[in-house]
This record gives sequence, structure tokens and C-alpha cells, in this order.
Amino acid sequence: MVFRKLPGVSASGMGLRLSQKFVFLLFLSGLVTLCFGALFFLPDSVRLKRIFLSKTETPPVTVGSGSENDAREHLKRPKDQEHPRGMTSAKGETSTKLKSLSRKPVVSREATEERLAGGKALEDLSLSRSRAESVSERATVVDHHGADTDTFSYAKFKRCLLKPPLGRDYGKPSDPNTNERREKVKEMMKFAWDNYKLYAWGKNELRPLTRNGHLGNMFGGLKGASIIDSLDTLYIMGLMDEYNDAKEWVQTSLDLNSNGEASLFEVNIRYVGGLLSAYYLTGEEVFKSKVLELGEKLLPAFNTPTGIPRGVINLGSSGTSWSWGWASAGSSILAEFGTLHLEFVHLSELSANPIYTEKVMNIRKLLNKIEKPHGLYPNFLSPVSGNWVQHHVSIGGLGDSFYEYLIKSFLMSDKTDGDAKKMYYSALEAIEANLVQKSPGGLTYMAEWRGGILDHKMGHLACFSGGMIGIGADDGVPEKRQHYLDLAAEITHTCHESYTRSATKLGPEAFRFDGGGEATATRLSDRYYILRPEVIESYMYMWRLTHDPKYREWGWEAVEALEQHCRVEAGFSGIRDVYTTTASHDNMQQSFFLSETLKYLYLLFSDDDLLPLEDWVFNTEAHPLPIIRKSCLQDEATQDKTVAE
Ligand code: DMJ
Repeated sequence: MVFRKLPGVSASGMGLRLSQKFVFLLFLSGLVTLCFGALFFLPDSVRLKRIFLSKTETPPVTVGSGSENDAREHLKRPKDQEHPRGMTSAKGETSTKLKSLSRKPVVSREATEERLAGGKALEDLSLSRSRAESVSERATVVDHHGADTDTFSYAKFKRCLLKPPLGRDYGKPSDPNTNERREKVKEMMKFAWDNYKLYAWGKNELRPLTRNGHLGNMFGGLKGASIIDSLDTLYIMGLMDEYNDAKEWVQTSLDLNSNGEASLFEVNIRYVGGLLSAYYLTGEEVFKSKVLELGEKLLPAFNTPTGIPRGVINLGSSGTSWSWGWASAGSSILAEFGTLHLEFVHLSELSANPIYTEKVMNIRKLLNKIEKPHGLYPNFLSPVSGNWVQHHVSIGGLGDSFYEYLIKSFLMSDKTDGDAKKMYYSALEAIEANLVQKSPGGLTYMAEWRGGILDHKMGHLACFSGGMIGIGADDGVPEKRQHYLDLAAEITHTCHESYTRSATKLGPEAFRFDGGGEATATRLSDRYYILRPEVIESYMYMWRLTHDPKYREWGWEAVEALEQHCRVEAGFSGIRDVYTTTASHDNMQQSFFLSETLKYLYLLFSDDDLLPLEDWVFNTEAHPLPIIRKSCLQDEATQDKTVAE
């Protein structure tokens, strides 16, 4: 119609002249080209590109937007203030109302035993590895996340471990008393899990008093945090029916297409960390494909002028990110952007996409370069200017796991990451010079630093530092090794004191060394305990490093206290006041109780060959990640090549 009306153009054939047809065809082909091109600008274009681009090309990163001034208020509560006010309930023994939750295991017992036998099947496989297998290991298949599946060989990875992950006998201790304690911890895990499954399946946490689930707003609409956080704990404990239920949920119900605002840090340490360790322990592809899909969604958080990510990210296609409303002047938090390294390096390993490592190395570079007051790292940094925003330094909340990830990055790199090592030991030196204090009563503690003024308070969170300083002791300069081990032991002792000085024998959220008392909370608001792991974490490391039986005794005291004060009829709950034995429960079974507190207790009562420290580092949520032995992996690759030729 339009053509007919064009002046000076006569109709022919189907009403169009040849020149008109030509113009029409030209228009059509232009339209097709435009539509094709537009596909590349769709938010999910990475996948489409993979359909059209060669498999060897590195998939581009989905780019999100983010303005510098849009810090959000609606996610403004720090995670530690998240737990709701709950109801008081009498503690109880295992609920008789728990239905039989057994289900046919998806993985057969035999297969499980082979896995639990410390990867024995894979070791045998390595001996009898045939030429055909080697070739098939290299067969290139591009999965839907753009990772060449031949870029990471699980069998090769297993061969590069020094020891079987689950030990000779799953870490079973020979001493019957210790074994009984270990069995008790396993029972606690089963109890916590069964109740979560019964009342909160698919939700993020269990509310054990009201017997329902809690979703919260930390994970941007992602669900099942307790399931992801439990996978590896269930697996190492040999709770295989429960593990299989968890795995099945990941396969059928873990929906990563959420559009909500999430804490980058929390999603990373719990979901990315949990899925990575589940993959490395079991070799199940589902964990790998899920974690790579999730990893891609986190990348837009780094689109800031400095590459320092903001705290909150939209997991949907926009990838927009914000700083926490409570963080000074739109700043990012040291413990958040500084606690990505281990997981992101492993994302690069599994995907053969260097982008993840590049993102965290960029953070490292900036932190290394920037001037540090007295050698210390303040907790708030502007993602726009790359400058510190406030001079508050803490080894507890807001700072903690940044230091942990420095030493663990060094260890996880098979001790090749020299920058991480240097940064860790100079930070530790600055911490010792400025923050480490001795109380009049002889207790060593970590104070907080506010622009040069000391706040003589130590948070429960800071109690992880006993373990951290312990695992780093051996790589310090020779003349300081014993000193570091002693310092680690002293801090762990102080944290134990914070437990023994309470009526419940559980430690408060923060304790002080001024106002007369020592290692006790003086403020009402610091008296709560939310099933945190840090003190027990340090017991576990100190046990492995020294084999001093007191650490197992201290761990057992914690088990008894948890049983007495936190166990309720339908799970475990935090308590509001560790200084009174009249229970006031907060009605929340945190997912880190399953991933960390119970795992560290189980390891404490196990032999050292269960997840040996020669092969594994634990992320800050206690998810074990393997040490990357580049040279071994390369040798293996060369050997495979020779076999194939
Ligand atoms: C955990 O989620 C992690 O250990 C994190 O690093 C700090 N806080 C909790 C447990 O207390």
C-alpha cells in the first residue's frame, strides 16, 4: 500500500515494480540484520552469543548499570542484627513428632562408600586409566554456561590431592570417648537438619520455636541457604540420605533466576562456597553448573569506577548494585569485598574463564597500593574514589574475613601467591603493634581502633583470629613462628574465657576489657549468642596444630552448653542473654550453625585425615576448597597428552 502511493512509481506484477521490489527486499534484509544484532543487547545475551560464537571465545561479561549515589536504605540492617525477636520455649529432646524422613538414596550405598573411602575409586581409576579415558577427558563439550567441560578434569584434580579427602576411615578417631563425642555432634546435625526439612524445607533458615521457615532479604530471593550450607557437612558426616535429599533439591528446585537484591558477600560465602565445596567433594556436575551460573550473575557488582564491588547486587538481568544504606558515604565494606578471593579463583579454575580472578586481583592491587594508616586497613572504602572513608579498624565485624582470605589465598595457591603472603604478614604486624592488648588479668585480646583511639572491645566474630594466626604461624619468618603460635593460643584462650565466664558457658556477641570486667559483655545489647562458630573454629585449628587435649575439652563444653541452652523441641536456636540460664530464644537456626559450628565440632573430634589441611582450606563459611596445585595439574595434562599421542 505504501509503495503504491509513492509518487512516480507505476505498479506491475503483484502491484510492485522491480525497483520497488528491490527497495522492499533491502528494507527486509535491514530489518533482519537489526533483529539479529539486537539479540546481542538483550540482558541474557551471553548465552545467545554462545550459540553463535565459537566455543573457544571467552564469553563476555553481562554488564549491569549502577549509579554512584543510589545507596539503598531498604537493606540497611547489618546481618548480625537480622535475627528477629522470637518466643521463649522450653528446651526439649529430639522431637518425637519428627516423621520418618527417610527416602531412597539417589546415590547407592556402594557408590557412596567408594566416595567416602577417600576417593579410592578415583585413585584406582587413576591407576587403570586407559588411553580412551584420557582422550575422553579432553573431549570438548561446551555446557550452557560457556565453560569448556574439558578445561577442568575432576579426575585430574583428585590425582593432585596429596591425601584422600575423607581419610582412611572417614576420620573416625580410635579413642572410643572421642568417637562418642563425634557421634553426638553428628546426631545434633541430623536433628537440626531433620527439623529444617520438616518445617522449613526450601526456605533459608528454620525458625525452631514457631516451626516455620524464614526467607529474609540477604540472598536476593535465592532460597535454600540451609540446604546449600549443609551439603558438605552432611557428606563428610556420612549422612547420605540427607545429602541426597539436599542434592535432589539443588537439581530440581534451586532457582537462580531471581530478581532480588542480595548481599554479594553472603551469596558468595554461602552459595558459591557451598556449591564449590559440594562439587569438589563429590564430583557431581550439577553443583558445578549451578555455581558457574551463579558466578556469572555476580560479575556486574564489579562495574564501579574502581572495580571495588558494592555490597548489594540485583541478581536479575540489570545487575545494578548499591552500597549498604548504613555504610558511611556509599562505601564498600572491607570484610565484604575482601572476602571473595578464594571462591572467585575457583570459579576461574572451573570455568577456565580468567575474569573472576581478574576481578579479585584488581581489588588486591588497589588495596596493596593505597596508603594505610599505621599499616592498618580501615573498614570502609569508597568504590568511586578508592579512598578510605573512615578510620575504623576491626579484626571482628566489618574487617574480619579480609585478613583470613589473605593468608588462605596464600595457602590455597600452594604457597605461590607471594603478594597475599606479604600483605598478610604486614597486616598482622600492624595489628600486633596497634590492636593486640594484654588485660590486667593477663588475657590477650584484639581491641578495635578508631582513628588512633582504642576501643577495648572484642567481638565474638574476632575470635576466628586464633585459628587464623595459628594456620599462618608456620609460614612466618622463622624467628616469629613460635610467637605466632603462642599468640594464636592466647587469643583462643581469651575467647574460651568469654564462654566460661557466662552462666550458660556460651560466649556473648562482644566482650570488653574496660569498666572493671574482663572478657565479659557489659552492655545488654552485646549479651546474645546466635549459634556462631568462631570460637569453636579456633579450637579446631588449634587442636590440629598442637594436639593439646584442652581444645577437645573446650569443644565438648560448647556441645554441652548448646544442648542445654540452644536445643529446643524443633531445632537449635540462638539465645538473647548468655548470662542467664532462664532461656530466651531468638527463634532462629542460622544456616552457619549447620555449615560451620557443627562442622568444626565434628572435625575437632575427628582424626586429622578428614579434610587434611595439606589439601584443603576452609572458606569463611567453613566450606572446604582444595589447594590449587598448578604444577601438578600441568604435569598431569602433559602426561595425558603423551598417553594420547
Ligand atoms: C558466617 O556467615 C561467616 O563466618 C562470616 O565470615 C562471619 N559471620 C558468620 C558466622 O558468625
